[in-house]
Amino acid sequence: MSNKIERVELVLLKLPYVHFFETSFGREEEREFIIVKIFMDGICGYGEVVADKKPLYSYETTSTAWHMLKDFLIPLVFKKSISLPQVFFKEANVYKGHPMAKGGLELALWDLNGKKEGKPLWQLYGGVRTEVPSGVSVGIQDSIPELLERIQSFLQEGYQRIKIKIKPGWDVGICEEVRKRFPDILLQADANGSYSLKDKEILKKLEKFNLLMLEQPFPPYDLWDHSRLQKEMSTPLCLDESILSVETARKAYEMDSCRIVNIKVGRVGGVVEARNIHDFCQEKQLPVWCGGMLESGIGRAHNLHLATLPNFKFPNDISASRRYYAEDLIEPPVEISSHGTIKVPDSPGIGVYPQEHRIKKAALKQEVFKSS
Ligand code: OSB
Ligand code: MG
Repeated sequence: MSNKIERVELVLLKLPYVHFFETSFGREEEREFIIVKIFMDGICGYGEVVADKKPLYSYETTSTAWHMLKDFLIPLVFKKSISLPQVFFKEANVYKGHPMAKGGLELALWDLNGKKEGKPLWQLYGGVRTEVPSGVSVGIQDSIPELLERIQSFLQEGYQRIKIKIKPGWDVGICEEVRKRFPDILLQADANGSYSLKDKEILKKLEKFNLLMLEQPFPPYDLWDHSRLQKEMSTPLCLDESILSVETARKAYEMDSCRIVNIKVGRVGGVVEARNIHDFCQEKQLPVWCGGMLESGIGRAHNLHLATLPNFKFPNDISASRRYYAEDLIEPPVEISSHGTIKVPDSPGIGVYPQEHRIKKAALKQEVFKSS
């Protein structure tokens, strides 16, 4: 055992969605993302960088992430002989921003370490459940009947909670129709920051639909206006884009900007920081749940392990492989049980098996980096 990273590989991939995904940012038919592979002693750790081709959800893109990894983060790993995710988190912190690039590399180190120790990641993290409750995020559709039909079929598959995307003009009327057809389901809405405080009265009309939560009504850098809205609403606000670190979580908590936190590893720069946020929120009795970025099975397996931690209190945006892709990158594919849960893999590391031939088939670009 050398305890030295021998090689890092980056692969840029493109996978078509089984159904387009539309949010307040627009409609996407496919996903472009980066897989990070880290090799040591014949073991390969896999991570996924959730940055998209376009800077819509955040400023990062697949190009900026590739640049950060190639020119700064991978050289850092080699230069300081880093193999532990906690050490990487600390050292990578000298570089500002770019959490998705950092998070993808850190995930690969977690998988590598889990495999070296022969333990599934949920065990390394201190997880407390063997299956996690699953919800589904339903994008904006061309018509209301199409939306209702889609929701109906997801409910039949067993999903415990439906999240609908809203934006100005696709909001109160839509929630009304969904509630009329499905009076008793767990329902929440996600605006992806498409409103401003001027729209307060529209957002307050959502109160009557008994939403589990209203996610990110205002832009990311606006903790204060979220706090002003939360004061006037009993529906819990949930922050996604706004929560960039445990420090922003603390400020959101102290200002009462939200009552629920969405945790995404990519947005916060890795599992180390995701767990810091989890632990802080747990101490403050602020429940969390695991969001998604339409990951391939590699990123989704990582999310499953994280969502086993005790303060994950709601159904997560972790859905079955076939909800996203015709052919996922892993075996076995992620599947949902009839009671709307997903079993957490029990093999070492991420506990699922990436299919190299499928990665190759979807690859647009690949580069290998070696320790000098
Ligand atoms: O805001 O939660 C979001 C997907 C891409 C970018 C942002 C979001 C989403 C989702 C999909 O809602 C969640 C999933 O991966 O199933
Ligand atoms: Mg969101």
